[in-house]
Amino acid sequence: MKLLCALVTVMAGIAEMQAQATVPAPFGPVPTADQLRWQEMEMYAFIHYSLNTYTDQEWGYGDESPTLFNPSDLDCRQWAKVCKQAGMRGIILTAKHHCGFCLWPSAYTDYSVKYSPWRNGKGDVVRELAEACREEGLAFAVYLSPWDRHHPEYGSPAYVDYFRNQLRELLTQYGDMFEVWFDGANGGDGWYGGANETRRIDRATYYHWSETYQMVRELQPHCLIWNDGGDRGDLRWIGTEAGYAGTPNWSLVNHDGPLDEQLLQHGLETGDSWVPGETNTSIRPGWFYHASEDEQVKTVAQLMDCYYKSVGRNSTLLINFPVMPNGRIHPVDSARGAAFYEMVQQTFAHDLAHGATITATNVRGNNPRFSADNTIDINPETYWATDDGATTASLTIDFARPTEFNRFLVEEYIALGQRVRKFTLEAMVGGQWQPLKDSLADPDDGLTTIGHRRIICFPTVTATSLRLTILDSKACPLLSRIGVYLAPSP
Ligand code: FUL
Repeated sequence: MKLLCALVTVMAGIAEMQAQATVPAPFGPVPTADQLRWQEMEMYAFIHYSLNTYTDQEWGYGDESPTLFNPSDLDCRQWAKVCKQAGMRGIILTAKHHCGFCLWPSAYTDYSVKYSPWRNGKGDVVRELAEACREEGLAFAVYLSPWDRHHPEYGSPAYVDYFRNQLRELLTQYGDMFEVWFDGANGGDGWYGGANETRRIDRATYYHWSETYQMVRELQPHCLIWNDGGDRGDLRWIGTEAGYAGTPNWSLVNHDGPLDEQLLQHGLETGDSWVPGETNTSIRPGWFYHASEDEQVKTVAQLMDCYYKSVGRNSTLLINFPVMPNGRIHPVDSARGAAFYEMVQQTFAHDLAHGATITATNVRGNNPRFSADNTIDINPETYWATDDGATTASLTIDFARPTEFNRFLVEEYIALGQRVRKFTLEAMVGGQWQPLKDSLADPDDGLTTIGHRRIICFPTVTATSLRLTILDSKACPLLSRIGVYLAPSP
């Protein structure tokens, strides 16, 4: 009996080892746990609010009086609720924009809310929003402009100490931050303590970013650093503020060297570092509130377009909601945000792949652990994988009856690297395979990279089957999710 038990144990051990041995090895750079968590946030908000709100400007010069800051009805809970209703999972606040005015009572300057009439100088917008976010279950983050058009010492080493002191205040007094945003607009004309001159800095050397980054890592180890392409942070700007990522979009770039617009938009297939793209845009033409733009709030269709071209292109989407002079988000922006998120939810509510049968031309080791069914279960940790070396393969979904759809969603198991370079999509319509192309992509079919998530939009087809063929992949493809949807007509 003892012998039998020992034998069973040994055999179970061998089976387990075999199963382990078949797990695909990571390929190329892979995301950190924090980058993965961030990617899963998918959408979060920007809030642009400062003295600009009271001067109807986009970039304050730095000489505007702090006494202008006097909202009658500031309500950070309203901001948090508006953002949550819009499907945002977090908020990034302009704690300090280029004009230098601080939305928190920094100990290092007299250019802050402390010197404004609002709440008799006792208010702290950063704290109120951090608390409102916690109440609503949203993550919180700050934008701290490295450029400061108010500070007399901007351009000298003393200013960099000031900047770091402020960053330390923000990172130590307001709880967890999911991201820090160090905007790329740097140097130019400004008030600079009354000097009223133009100050240029060398972006590559002036800020000594590596030391600042180290401070962020020490004070908030899970906080991601956004950067527009100079010193490599954890995330990259997508190269435009118009609200779209490129196709292809690799989450890779090289650790060193400048990133031009092309690299920001598309990443670099051969990049040596995992630096995924973040797509930022505003719900209005400007970043700050201007009553003159009340008629120009993005429509649901425009917001959906941004969604498909960002979240649907292996990026996150950062949408800006400006605050009005009274301290609230405009009701039109609020309603538009909510309608947008309703449309997202409605579109992806019913996955037509559930209940269909799915088969693959290759399953890793013929092991059910890597079967095609893993793409239509609801577990993001399971995935379909092919044998090593099988870098082309197809997945076919057969529907029980002719089915109408116009959206296709696919996700790679990116924890082990981004792999797929090119794929095709075909629908069986009237007994014939018909190619589908991404109608939002220009100029080719757009079926290139996948990454965290690709969503392909095309005119409605009625089909009995749908076939995804991976044409080219850096290593065996690993797909964790596939979805098929019928978006409501606009
Ligand atoms: C830009 C800034 O100059 C704008 O004012 C805004 O904050 C935007 C998000 O980033 O570079």
